[in-house]
Parts: sequence; structure tokens; C-alpha cells
Amino acid sequence: MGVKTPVASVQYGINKVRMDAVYGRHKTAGEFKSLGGVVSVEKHERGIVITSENGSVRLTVIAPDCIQVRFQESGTFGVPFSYAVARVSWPDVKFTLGEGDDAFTLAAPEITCVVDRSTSRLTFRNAQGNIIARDAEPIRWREGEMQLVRELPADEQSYGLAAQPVGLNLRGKRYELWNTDPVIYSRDRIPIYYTIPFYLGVTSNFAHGLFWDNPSRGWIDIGAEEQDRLMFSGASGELRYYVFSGLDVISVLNRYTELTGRMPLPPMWALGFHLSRWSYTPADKVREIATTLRKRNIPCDAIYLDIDYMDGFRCFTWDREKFPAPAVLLSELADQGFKVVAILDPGIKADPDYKVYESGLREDVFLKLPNGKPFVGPVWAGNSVFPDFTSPKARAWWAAQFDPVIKPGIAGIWNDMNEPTVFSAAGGNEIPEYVKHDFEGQNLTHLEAHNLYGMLMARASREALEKMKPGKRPFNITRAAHAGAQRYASTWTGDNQATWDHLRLSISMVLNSGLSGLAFNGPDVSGFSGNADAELYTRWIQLGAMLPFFRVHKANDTVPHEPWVYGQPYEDIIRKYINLRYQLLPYLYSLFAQNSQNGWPIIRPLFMADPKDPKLRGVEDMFMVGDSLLVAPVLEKGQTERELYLPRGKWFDYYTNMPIQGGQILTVKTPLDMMPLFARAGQVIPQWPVQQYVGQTPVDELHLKVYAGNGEVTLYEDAGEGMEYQSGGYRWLYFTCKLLPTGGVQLDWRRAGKYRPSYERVRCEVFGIQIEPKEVQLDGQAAPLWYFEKGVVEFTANKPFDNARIIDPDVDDTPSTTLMHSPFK
Ligand code: MIG
Repeated sequence: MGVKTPVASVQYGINKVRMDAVYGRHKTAGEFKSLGGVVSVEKHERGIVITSENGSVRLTVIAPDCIQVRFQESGTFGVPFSYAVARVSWPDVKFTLGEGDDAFTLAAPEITCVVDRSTSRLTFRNAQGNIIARDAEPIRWREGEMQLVRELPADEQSYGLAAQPVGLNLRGKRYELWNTDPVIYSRDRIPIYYTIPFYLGVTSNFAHGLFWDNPSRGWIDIGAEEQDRLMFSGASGELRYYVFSGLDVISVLNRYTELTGRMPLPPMWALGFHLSRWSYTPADKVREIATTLRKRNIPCDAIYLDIDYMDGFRCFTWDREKFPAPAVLLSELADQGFKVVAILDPGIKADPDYKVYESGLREDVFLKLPNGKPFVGPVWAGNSVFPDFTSPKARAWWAAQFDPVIKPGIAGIWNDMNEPTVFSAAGGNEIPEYVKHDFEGQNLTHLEAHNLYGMLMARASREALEKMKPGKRPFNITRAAHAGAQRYASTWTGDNQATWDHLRLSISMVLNSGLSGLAFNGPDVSGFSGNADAELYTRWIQLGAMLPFFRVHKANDTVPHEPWVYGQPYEDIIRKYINLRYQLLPYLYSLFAQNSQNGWPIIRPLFMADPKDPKLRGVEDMFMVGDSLLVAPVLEKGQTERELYLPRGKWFDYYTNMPIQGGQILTVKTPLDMMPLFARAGQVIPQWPVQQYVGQTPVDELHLKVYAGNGEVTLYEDAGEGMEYQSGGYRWLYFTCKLLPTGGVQLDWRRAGKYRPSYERVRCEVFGIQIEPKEVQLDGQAAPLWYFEKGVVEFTANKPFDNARIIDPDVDDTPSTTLMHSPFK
């Protein structure tokens, strides 16, 4: 992977041992104490404070289905501070208190907490009375650690915690909370880049969430130490968590993201295909890549510049030999319809001749050791210092450095190495926990700030983009993250490997990320490390085309991996799936809008398609894109057919449009050009014509694929860029699809909002029509022109309609032999 400043990293390893000896590592000591019995209960505005023998617990009703729990040994509760939490003031919620012989009860409309008098253990129930969470032990603590120990029922499946490389169900493992660059991860590698301490428990009947609102070093043990225990541990700060009681995953995520914030709508080009490698350099190489994409008609919206565009890895500089005129290059690329995303690392080279370093020193924005000297550690540029992103001053300073990157025409920022990572030959590639942080004036240490660092770097970069590109939606992507990072940036799953197993892993990683609030995520398609052969590359493109973030990215020691390097038949297949991605943009974009509004994941585990069906619980080799589309990717070498269990209900093969009954195991053929896709009956999937990049030409026709059945679909439209959507420049499309009692189909279409798209014409294909219909009506009038062939009714409307009816023939009607019907003929 290239030489990583070996001398400096050996030196750092030696220094670190010395510093550790001087400043002392974090330690735990002493016996655990625990709450003991309840002494008194006092009501406050939104809940109760329980004073127990050895400490106090404060319960606060946040929302009808959410209770916050805080613990303080001292019994004193200040105003809580959390970088993760976006919403601190909530509307009033009615609650009631109860007192029995054994317990006190705090009841909100959809969640109840019962406090056991003799032990201070808490039990949470949902509106149906199900126990959703119960303490196995009372809250306990000792020097340097506090713990929450819960029961973990046998039928509970465990999700969340962002993209852990372990598979979909997280049970049976302990997850350390300490953002770490694993360099290249392998299956079961814990920890990796991000800590999202949001736990999602699901049974067949309900779901619940638990957000551990503590950024300090810790761990979450999901039945590893003891099968039936779920444990949370934190090293510092207040023990504080939130319990969410939703009936289903969707409602839990909705509330969790109301608390920690939601993703602002990205520009639509961010949903296109992105091409990256470490590194496309020099400028002519970037030109060649761009030109080849266009020449070969492979749609692409963004090209990435990895660390080699910089002058000796100095952030906010350009290597003027390799990129003599960045502004010229970037405007050529813009003319070809490309956006360029540039990488930034947090480390600032400690070089007295480097203006950025010098200004940061002057403005005092770098992290310091307890002795007041800047902390120095080696990364790509050699010995470097690190901005303290927990300081508002440092974030503003960071944003003020952006000019040289953004001005020439960079569209987005790629925040890397922000766990943060330093190169240490002695292991532990981290900044030590005694390094000091401003923490919004609270003066804490890296023990509390480490897990927040990446998210706050992303926040500073986002603020810079907002300031420097007014009127544009920021595109910002981060490797490290903490809960709430969705407000600032999208993510990718980091340095994966070009193996079939990592192809498979990318599904569960992106799924769990979406179940943790960070929906805009995707793997390095084809695997960062190592070379992918043509087959693996093609299969990964097929899968990647269905994931929220779709980018090919490769390490510096790999052979070329552009979509055309494998020749035929691969190139055509690859193009076909990238084209499909572009056709599906209006659908994907609607899912992004819904995520942005409600926190719903963009791709979803199959069990969400039918939560009552236990057969779907463990499925991690298929997934849903929204509600309408099921993806069954091919994950094995040489696999020419695959088995799959289709959820109950009616489905359609996306390619042949033939209806298929669900609730059964199917075997489908999977030649290399086939990744099975199924559409759900009652759904409407919108498509656009293929474009080489978003906005290449105004879309002049919306293509609606209607799958006969009963269902409802909500879609979203706006300009795809700019901020007008925040002042009414959008519209929602609501479709209701109904099977008529006579066998026909009715489609109602309601539109709400000011936005007017470029298209007027709407082409509709209605699939699953058994017999040739008698008539097709549009808004009560006979449709001017329609066709029927092989179970499909097709018609075109000159403008969006409110209602379409496919009316069945009378039983006695003789089927017509012509395919074309016109009232004018
Ligand atoms: O130490 O910038 O995850 O995407 O290509 C490696 C070089 C640093 C790690 C990122 C990867 C990127 C690489 N970076």
C-alpha cells in the first residue's frame, strides 16, 4: 500500500510509550457499585428523578414513544450536552405516574418505564404491553467505567451500530466503541472506522431502539460474554441513553433520527455512478478517464481525486507539477458533465514553510498534549498536527482554508483518515486519550472526543462547503463517524477487499448502516484492496448499482479497474447495470427524500418486507430497495443459478414483467448478465431515460412501471440541485393502485407541491393484466391510444393524470386480434 513514513512512525511509536508513561493511560479500578433500593421519587416537568441508595436516575419523557434515562452518582443533573443530539426541545407529552408496593411507573402514551423499588432496575414496555427492554442488573459503575446490563431475550435479533463487517444480525459479539482504521478490514474485524451506539432490537412482533448517548471509549456486548445479556460500557461522562418503542423498525428509526438528525437532501448527481482510484494523477490521466467514460457511453457523474493531487500530502494545496492548472482541468471536466470530489485528511504537515500549518499555530487550533505543546503524529505528509474539531474556532479555521480546493471547481469533499489515524510502528495507530480537547469550552480529553473527531471534521467541511458554494447542496463524505453524522456527510464502508466474501459483506454493512441513521452508504465497488477479476467486478457493479452510494474505488497497488478494462462481454453488462441505475434515479431519489424527511433507510433488510415471516429474519443475501424493489444479487463465483425465498404476496420479475407468487422458494437463472430483481405488486416504479450524467438533457418523459395489485407509493421530485426545495420548490406524488372487483386496475395519482418537472408526457406500463382489457380510461375519458401485449397494457398521457382505469372485458367479449387500439380508428 505504499510506504507509510516509516521513520516517523517508528519514532512516534517510541514517543508514544514515553508519553503514555508520563500522562498515564485510562484505567478502570475498584469494585462495581450499583444503585441499590429506591429511597425516594420526585416528579419533574417531564418525568421523575429516582433517588436510590447509591445514586440517582432521571427519567424524562422525550416523545410519546421515547424515554431518556440519565444516571448520576452525585444526584445532580446538569443540562446534558451531546454532539450526537440534534433536537433538544420537544413538544409536551402527557404522562402519568404510578406507585405500587414493588414499583414506580412512568407511563407515556407509547412507552412505560417501571422502576423496581428494591433494586432500581428498569423495565420498559411498549403500548401493547410487551416488555421491550429490561435491566438484568441495576446500573453499575466503578472508577473509569459505567455499565448498563440488559436482558437479551432469545428471540431478539440485533441490528444497528453502523456498518460492522460481521453480517446482518450482530448477536454474539462485543463491539468496541473506538473509531479505528483497520488499514484493510476483514470479516469480523472490530472495531472499525465508526461508532454509532444505536442498538435496534427486533422480534416478530415489535421493534425497539436504544441509543447510548455517550461518545467516550466503551463497548457494546451483544450476547458475547453472556448469551442473554446486552451490555453497554462507557469510560467517561454521563451514563445516558434513550429507549425508543416503535411498533416497527420504520417508526423507531423515524424517532431516532428526529433525535439525532437526518440527512439533508444531497444533490441528485451524488446518486449517480462515481469513479475513483488512489490516485488518478496527473491531470492528463483524469482527462483520459473522463473522455473514455463519455466515449464509451458509460454514465458517470463524479471522479475523485485521492491524496496525490496535493503537494506532498499538504491539505489545501495542489501538486503543481502533476496538476499545473487545476481550474482549467476542472472546467473541462465540468463541460463534460463531471463533478470532481477531492480528498482531505485532518493531519496538517508540521512544516514551518507551509502556510496552513503556520496559520493554525498562530490561531491556536491544533490538539495539544497536557503540557501545552501541540500533539505531533505522523501520517501521509510525515509529522503532522491535528485541528481540534471540537472547538468552534478550529472548525471555522478549517473552513477558512478551503479556498484553494473549492475555487478551481471542486464539487465535493472526501474526509479520510479522520478516526483519526496516525501511523505508529508500535501499534495503536491513534492519538492517545490524554490529548486535550476544547469540547465547546468544556475542556475534555481525547477519551471523550476521539469517537467524535471524524464527525466533527465532516461538520467543519460541510460548513465550509455551505459557505463557499452558496445555493448548492454540499456533497461531503466521511470515513469515520459517530451518531448524528448523517446531518453532515455520507459514508462509505472503508478499505474492503476484492473478494467474493466482501461482495457479500457489503450488503449487511450498508443495511445496518441504514438501520443506524446513516443511510447514504456504499462499499468500494470491486474491493479497495486487491484485484478483482472480470466476473467479480461485474457482479459487484450489479450489486453496487442498487446501493445508496455507488462508487468504484481502488487502492494504489491495484491494476486498472475502470468499467471498460475487461473487454466484452463484461463492458456491455457493466454498462447495462449502470444504465439501470440512471433509469431508476427518480425512484432512488424519492427514497433519499424520504430518508431526509423520516429517517427511513434507503435499502432495507428483507424482513421489513414482511415482519411476521420468520423465514426472512436471517436473510442477508437479498434486500429491498425501498418498498417496491427486491434485489437478489449473485454472490458466488461461477453461479449460474440461485435459489431464493420470495416474501409472501405477489411479485413481478423486473426483466420479463411476469407475475410470480411469493411465499415460496424459487430457482432463477443467473448468467453473468443477470442480477435478479423483483417488483412488488401494487407498486409504481418511476424511470427516466438513461443519461450520461444527471442533468445532461431535460427529462421529457416520465416512465411509470405499474405492477397490478393493491398498494400505495409516494414519490418525490425537485430540481435535484440548489436550495429552492427548501422554499416550496418540490412536489410529492402519491399513487394508489387498486385491483378492481371486476379484475381491472385503477391507478390514482395525486400531486402536491409547487415544483414543475421538465417532462409533461407520462408513459405507463401496467403489468399483470391477464386478459386484453375492454378500455383504458384516463381521467374518465377513453385513452387516445393504448396497447396490450403479453400481459402488459401500455399507454402514454400527454400530461400527468389523476386517474387511470384499465377496464376488463365482459366475459363474453371476443378477444381482439390487433395489438393497437384507438378510439379514432
Ligand atoms: O492510508 O488516501 O480509506 O479510500 O484511497 C490510506 C488513500 C489512506 C484510506 C482510504 C482510501 C484512500 C486512501 N486512504
